[in-house]
Amino acid sequence: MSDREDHYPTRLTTPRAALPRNEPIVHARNQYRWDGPLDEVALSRYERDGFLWFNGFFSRDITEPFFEELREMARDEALMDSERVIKDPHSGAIRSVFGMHELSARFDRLTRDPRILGMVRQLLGSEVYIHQSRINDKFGFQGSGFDWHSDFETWHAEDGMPRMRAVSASLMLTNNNEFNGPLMLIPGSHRLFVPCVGETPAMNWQDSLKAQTIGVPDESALARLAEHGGIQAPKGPAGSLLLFECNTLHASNENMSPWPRSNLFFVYNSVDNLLEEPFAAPMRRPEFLAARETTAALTMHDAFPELAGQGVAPLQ
Ligand code: 6CS
Ligand code: FE
Repeated sequence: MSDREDHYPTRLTTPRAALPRNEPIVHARNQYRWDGPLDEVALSRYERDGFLWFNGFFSRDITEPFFEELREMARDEALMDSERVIKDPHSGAIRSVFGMHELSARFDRLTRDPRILGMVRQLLGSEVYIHQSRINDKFGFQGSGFDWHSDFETWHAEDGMPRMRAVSASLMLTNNNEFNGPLMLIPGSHRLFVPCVGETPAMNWQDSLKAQTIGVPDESALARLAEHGGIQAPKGPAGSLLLFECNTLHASNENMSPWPRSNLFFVYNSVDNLLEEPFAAPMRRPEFLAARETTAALTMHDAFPELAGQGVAPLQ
């Protein structure tokens, strides 16, 4: 596999300057086949910033049944001991649960809700499947943060994702305010690929999901991008939705507030961007982190008819 062309070299032994992204951000401009609910203003904003925030996309009451399922899962000792549950490195509390769409029919249905899937297909310009899903939990007074990173950098290096043609949808299951460790993003950072120094150790994911040290851009590159684009931390009530491009740099601080911060993430990848062998890692990651077997195109499913008329929150 070493003679493959690698457009985004990373996990290097010596520093290398940032590279321009060499592919579109919105993959099917003005192609009727992939038309969707986002208007020109939204598409232009996504191209400019690398993310879209929908304050109060769903009503708060969509989130309660998800919490009931999570409480039930927390009582499942076999699940809690499995490798798809990542514990907080300091408190031992749950930090992430991966593969939520495989564990819960409700989560799975949400990934196919037309109000989300319609936007995702429009942005990626193709049929899509779920590359990865997870819940990230930050309990009050203890939830650890996540270092600055591009998800694509990891998915390219460790999962063999060839091109930047994936988007993450994050549904806020709790209020996200300035105190409980909201996601921070650097607008415009998706336009450059920042190669990272540091080779990928074997079984890296067993440490990186607790605290990422490999695949973290150097501070000078981060500073330049933040000077240029600033930092934004979208905040809003449970039910709000964030769509962010796979290469948009993001991070989050630890939760020093009494209020929990729980976000559901599902990552849509284009069916034209299937995983290959890792570009910069000694081995593949497990299926629950990087889908290789279940890559059939998602079908629309009106997941929550009782929420008809929602999902039209104004852009902020
Ligand atoms: O390694 C991954 O796939 C995960 N790591 C982070 C910090 N964000 C994306 C993803 O969940
Ligand atoms: Fe991430």
